[in-house]
Amino acid sequence: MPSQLEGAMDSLIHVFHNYSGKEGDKYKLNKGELKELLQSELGNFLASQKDPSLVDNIMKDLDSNKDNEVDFNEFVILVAALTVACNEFFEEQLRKEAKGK
Ligand SMILES: [Ca+2]
Ligand SMILES: [Ca+2]
Repeated sequence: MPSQLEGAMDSLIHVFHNYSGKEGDKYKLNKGELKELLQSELGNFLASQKDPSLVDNIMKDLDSNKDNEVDFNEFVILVAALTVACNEFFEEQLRKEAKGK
């Protein structure tokens, strides 16, 4: 049995490859694949963002080597940034709960 963290890492790798393998380069997300991944896997986080250029902007931000594809290294940066944002929210909730007692 993998630990909780090992399971999370394994999921991250599998989610990426589920989408990156659909078109073109199997190991990279093109814009269509990125859009599908964001909508299917991060719909709760991104649902509030109605900006139609959101995918373009995320793509531009993530694509640090400018090949118009998002590889795994670039993808984990997005996940890490979102996780940091979630953790801030989580800690904020914990602080509020602690104050309430
Ligand atoms: Ca691909
Ligand atoms: Ca890239």
